[in-house]
Amino acid sequence: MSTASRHHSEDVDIADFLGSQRKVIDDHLGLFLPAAEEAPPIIHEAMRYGVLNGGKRLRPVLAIAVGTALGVRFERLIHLACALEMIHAFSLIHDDLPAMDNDDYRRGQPTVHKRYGEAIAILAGDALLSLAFQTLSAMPSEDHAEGCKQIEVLQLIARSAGSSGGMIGGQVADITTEGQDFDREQLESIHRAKTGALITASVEGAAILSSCSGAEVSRIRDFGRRIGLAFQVVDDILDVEGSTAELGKTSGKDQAVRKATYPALYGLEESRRMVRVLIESACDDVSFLGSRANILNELARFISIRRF
Ligand code: GRG
Repeated sequence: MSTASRHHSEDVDIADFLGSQRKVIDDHLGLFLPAAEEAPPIIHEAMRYGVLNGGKRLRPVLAIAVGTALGVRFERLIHLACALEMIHAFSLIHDDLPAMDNDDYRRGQPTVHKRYGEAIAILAGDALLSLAFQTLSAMPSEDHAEGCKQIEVLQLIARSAGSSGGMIGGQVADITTEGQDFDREQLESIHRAKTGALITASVEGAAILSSCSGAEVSRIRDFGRRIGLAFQVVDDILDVEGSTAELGKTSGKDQAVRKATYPALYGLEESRRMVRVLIESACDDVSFLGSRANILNELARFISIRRF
């Protein structure tokens, strides 16, 4: 964890928190994923490589942080958390393919297709999406009410990854507008779908599993929408400012392909100001949680100051 990410507030150290959560999440991911030796081994090796080879685990950490603040049992939350990371890993593996971003490095290591070939990378991504829903459907529900919430979360996660306003739809809009002129509304809607939808679903899904009211779920959703957009604006800024070594992937690619980004449309300074405003409003969204929001506030701030 870089020193820039080490940030104290009251009793929360975000670097320690992320590190300890990451370990718990990775241990469970390791159990949910098929063993590398299981037939056919090549795809299981590739799936494990794509998921377990680094990454911040931001989406699962957000789900666990919100769910814990709202009193959701860990044995239910961990299914949501790991499913989110599997879907995220699927998107990264496919995004790196020659047909999309054509990247050789991810998280500082060769991309899945560089290591296992394109066919296996495509299939590993497909299998991770499938495993995510298998993992969600295996969430332990003790009664009818818990079962209903589980189905609601399944629908939410399916929508957030899908083609209508979800991650896949956002990716399509992103690649089909490369090199074209774009306006503010188009840019925001691409960002909200491509990256924002899964981040929003991470916190909203955890809130749905709790016993909080519809109005409170809606405040958590707003929190997710704001940090999700801020996350992608920071990603755009880092593509301009960050180095390939720091990011673990090739920097400067957005400008090269004239991609729709916040710095391209608003400039760096205004983009940074927008991130600050989004994060402050996100912290207001969860103020109803009182001190239980401390860790959520820190995670939101981490998103705005991250360097990788
Ligand atoms: C191919 C279906 C499909 C979707 C692709 C999310 C996405 C859509 C592509 C990923 C490409 C990319 C760099 C998007 C920008 C934001 C983003 C998701 C960055 C990577 O997420 P982090 O920073 O990654 O959470 P780590 O490595 O920490 O897990």
